Amino acid sequence: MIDIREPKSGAKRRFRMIIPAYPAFNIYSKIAKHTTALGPIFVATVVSKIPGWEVEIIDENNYWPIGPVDKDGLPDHETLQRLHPADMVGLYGGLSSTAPRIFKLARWYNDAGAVVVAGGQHFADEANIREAIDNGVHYVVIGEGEETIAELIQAIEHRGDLKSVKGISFLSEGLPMAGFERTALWFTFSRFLCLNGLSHLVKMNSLFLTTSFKFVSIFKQTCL
Ligand code: B12
Repeated sequence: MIDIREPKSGAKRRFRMIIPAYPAFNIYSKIAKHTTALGPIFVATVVSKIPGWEVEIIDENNYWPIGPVDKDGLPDHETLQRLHPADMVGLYGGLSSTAPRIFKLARWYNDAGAVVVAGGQHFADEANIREAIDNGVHYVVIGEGEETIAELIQAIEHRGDLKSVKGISFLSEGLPMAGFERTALWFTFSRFLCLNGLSHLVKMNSLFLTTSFKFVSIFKQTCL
C-alpha cells in the first residue's frame, strides 16, 4: 500500500490527470492543439466528485503558453508540482507511442512522492502492465476507469483491501498482482452530464469523440 500524503488542514487533495505529449509531430498534432481525449476527462470528472478532492487536467499536446514549460517546450512538471502539488497523478495511456513519455512522468512523480495511476488502451497485456509498474506506476487500471478510480481512491485513503478493487494491477510482495476484470459500463448519456456543466470551458466534438477546449488547457474541474 502506497501512503498518500495527508492534506494540510482544510485543504483538498489534488488529482492531476495528464494526457502525455506525442513523441513527434503527426497529422493529428494540429487538431490535438484544440481537442483532448475523452477517457481521461471521464475519469477526472469522477474524481472531482469525490469529497475532499480537486482535479486538474493537463493535456501536453494542448497546453497554452501561460503554463510553465521546460527546455523541450513541454509542461514543466517540477514547477507545476511546486506551485500546485498533486497527491495523485493519472496518466492517460491511450496511445502506445506515448509510453516513453508516460514512464518518464511516472518515474518523476513517483520520486516526488505522488501516487501514480495509469490507464488506457496501452495497458491491455501483461508485458505492458509490468513495464509500467517497473517504471514508477503504482497502480495500472485495466479497462474502463470510472468505477475503478473511485474504489481505488477509497481503498488508498482508508487503507482498505486493494485486492478487492477490481480492474487494477499493482506490485504486491514484489510480484505484480493482476486485478480481476471489471464488467464493461453501459455507455449512457449520464456520462456526459458533467461535461455539459462545463460547457463554458469545454465543447463536445461528437465527430471525433473528443472535447475541444476553448479557453484553457490547464483548468480546475469545477463540475461538482
Ligand atoms: C476516437 C478515437 C480516435 C480519435 C480521437 C483520439 C483521441 N485523442 O481521443 C482520432 C480519430 C483522432 C484517433 C486517431 C488515432 N488513433 Co485512435 N481511437 C479512437 C477510439 C475509436 C475511441 C477512443 C475513445 O474516446 N474511447 C472512449 C473512452 C471513454 O475510452 P478510453 O479512451 O479507453 O478511456 C477509458 C479507459 O481506457 C480508462 N482510462 C483511460 N485513460 C485513463 C487514465 C487513468 C489514470 C485511468 C485510471 C483510467 C484511464 O478509463 C477511460 C474511461 O472508461 C479508440 C478505440 C477504442 N475503442 O477505444 C481508438 C484508438 C485509441 N486509436 C488508436 C490509434 C492507433 C490511433 C492513431 C495512431 C491512428 C492512426 N494510425 O493515425 C491515431 C493517433 C491520434 C493521436 N495522435 O492521438 C488505437 C491505439 C492503440 C494503441 N495501443 O496505441 C485505438 C485503441 C484503436 C485500436 N484498437 O487500434 N483516434
